[in-house]
Amino acid sequence: MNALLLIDIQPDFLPGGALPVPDGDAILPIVNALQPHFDLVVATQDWHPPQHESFAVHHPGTQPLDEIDLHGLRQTLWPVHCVQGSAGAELAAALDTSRIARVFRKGTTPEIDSYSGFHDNGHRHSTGLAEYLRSQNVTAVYVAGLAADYCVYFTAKDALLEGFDTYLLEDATRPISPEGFARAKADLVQAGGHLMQSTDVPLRA
Ligand code: VGL
Ligand code: ZN
Repeated sequence: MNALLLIDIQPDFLPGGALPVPDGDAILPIVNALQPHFDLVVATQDWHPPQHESFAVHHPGTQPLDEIDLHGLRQTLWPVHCVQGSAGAELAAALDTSRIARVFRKGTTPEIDSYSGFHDNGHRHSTGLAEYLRSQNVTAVYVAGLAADYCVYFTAKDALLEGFDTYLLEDATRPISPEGFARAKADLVQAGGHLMQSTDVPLRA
């Protein structure tokens, strides 16, 4: 079985949002068209409490995109985004949610960030995504969503570590930084992942 993982397709990551990914809305028609061609569709939601320590506002003297040491891990600081229950944290209105079997929320612990849909950044806690995919007999995952160089990249990397055949759908994601995305793709290929265009996904009748 294969699964399409739709990562953090939320208003705060779209143009006009709190942490907008340039051209992020371009992926919406692509991911909507892809969904019927997969056995399983799963989504993730960045879902932070207001006091989340990845928010620059909680570290006086810093600004978004600064890096700090946060309880022993390197942490890029962000604008306040995807606060639990806020409009910016919903799944995007233009995302077809009718085929999404489950939504996994991440980033809920204030002290640690979670880029990957599988684990927090310290690999301390699992979201249950890997166990769920295995329970559905999934062996291959196709990763799309936002942002390419953060949550999509770390989800694909963890998928490889979890033993899934992993495909990054290059045209169904957009980065915050193009240079960061280039490094991320090289690293994924090095780790055994595959880069693919959505137009190369086998279509079902
Ligand atoms: C993300 C930065 C902070 C993402 C989430 O979804 O890529 N990036 N939180
Ligand atoms: Zn976040």
